[in-house]
Amino acid sequence: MILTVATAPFEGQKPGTSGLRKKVTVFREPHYAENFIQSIFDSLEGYEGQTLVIGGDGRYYNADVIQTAIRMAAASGFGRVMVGQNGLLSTPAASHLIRKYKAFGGIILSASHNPGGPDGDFGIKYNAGNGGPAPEKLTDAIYARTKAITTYRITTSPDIALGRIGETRLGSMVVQVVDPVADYAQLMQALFDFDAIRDLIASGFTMKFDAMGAITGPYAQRILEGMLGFPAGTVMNGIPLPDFGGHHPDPNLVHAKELVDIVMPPGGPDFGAASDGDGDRNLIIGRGMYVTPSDSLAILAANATLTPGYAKGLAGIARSMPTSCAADRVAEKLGIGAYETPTGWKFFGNLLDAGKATLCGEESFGTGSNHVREKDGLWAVLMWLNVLAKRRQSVAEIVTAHWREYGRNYYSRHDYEEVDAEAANGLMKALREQLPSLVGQHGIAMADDFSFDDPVDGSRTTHQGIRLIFADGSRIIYRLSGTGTAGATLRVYIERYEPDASRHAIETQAALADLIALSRALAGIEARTGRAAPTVIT
Ligand code: VG1
Ligand code: CO
Repeated sequence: MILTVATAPFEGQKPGTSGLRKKVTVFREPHYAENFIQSIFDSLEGYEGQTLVIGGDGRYYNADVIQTAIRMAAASGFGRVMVGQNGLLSTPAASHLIRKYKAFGGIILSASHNPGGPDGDFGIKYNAGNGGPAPEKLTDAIYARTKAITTYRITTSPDIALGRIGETRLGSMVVQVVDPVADYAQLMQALFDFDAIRDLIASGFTMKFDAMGAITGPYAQRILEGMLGFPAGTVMNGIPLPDFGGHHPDPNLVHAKELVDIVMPPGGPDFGAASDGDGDRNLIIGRGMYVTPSDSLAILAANATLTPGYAKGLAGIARSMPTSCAADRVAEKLGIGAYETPTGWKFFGNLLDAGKATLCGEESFGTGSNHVREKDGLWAVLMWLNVLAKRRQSVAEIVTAHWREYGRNYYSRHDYEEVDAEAANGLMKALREQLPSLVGQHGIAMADDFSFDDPVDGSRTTHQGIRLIFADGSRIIYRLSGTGTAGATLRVYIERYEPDASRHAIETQAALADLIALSRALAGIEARTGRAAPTVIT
């Protein structure tokens, strides 16, 4: 039976950088998730009888909202939902299923790298038929709908068993429970030279992958240990847990410290990698060498033709604005397009769909390609393995050789987390007002608030971060996070280009020290937020 339930709008159901993210306690308010899901459906047209992919990263509350979403899809007239076994799907795997099976779209339950558990975060995101996050036009429509909603529709049926692969019916809708890993693993096999990686392993190459108690555990076990033959135990923290085993599933040097401490010292494995809550981020480290995500994008692009999936070369490379310019130098050398987009994967969708970009990346540990429409953690790991298998050099050798050829973009991001929202907005406003007067000072050649004109559909997105660009190409960028759930997070991105190879071995914070000091002084960070130092440095 289908119920029409009366409801009233909630404040603040505005999708951020990647979907709606709130505390679990907020999502548990009666009707909260239902309102948002109904607002998604109400903003779509022509889905009746079509397929909806549903899955999540397994975090606390996932199991509840999966059932709600299935009932609401049935009540709204979808013909089929394709749901990952036990409600699990990594974000890139969900993107792949949407594309492969020509689904109308998908609902992904995740707050990605944010902590989970009853006091942690939860999130809901809609992906369109191209497999990518809803573009701004759609998220704006969804938000508008959340402010006007009066009813939602849901079936009164009991919970669907999601433990066993197969099909059941819910009214006139088919519920298809699928193996969350199989299709994705097949895609990876088509893109990368698994035989070459097996040879590399046979030569004694070792690695450690940290799934951080999150979604990539089953994917990494099946692909790395199962298909490629890395020894059991290569994957650590491999069981997805509702609270990620207490981990903060954000694969950076701070939160993946357990892995870093294993891989960095002499005698550690050759290669280390980690992924985040929903499987779309990646951390890449070699023995004694951390690869910044910005460098990783550039290096993968420069070596892409060593892999079967990209053997014919790249159409172009896209990076988010705050990501370092290292990839631009590779694009220039290859004679291909280089694109600069606002933060968030949704801005890569059009470039990928139009065939203008093949590889994309963000400084926030996100790398991906046109194989799906999300960033993809394991994909990046496998591409690195394929490159390592072909070059037979260490990660450190590959990275330093890249710097020698292209120069090094020293790069760091300083996050000031959970600062007072008013103070953060005031800081950004004051910077914006200062922009014209900053040019000419401290070697600043250009200062603006970044706007993006989408070269494919002509849409314009404004206020995407304050950029200070120096005459020598250095950059300081300020923006406020769009994924946090408490207060505001100020992100400051600092970059300096060093062409001279004899100066490539400086510790990053030292190499950037002058710019870091300037970034704090110009914005008056301490005076405005009370923070003398960032909470996280990556
Ligand atoms: C952050 C990152 C951004 C990324 C987004 C979603 O957004 O900076 O690059 O696309 O998270 O990643 P923000 O607005 O907080 O800076 V995930 O893995 O959380 O979906
Ligand atoms: Co993520």
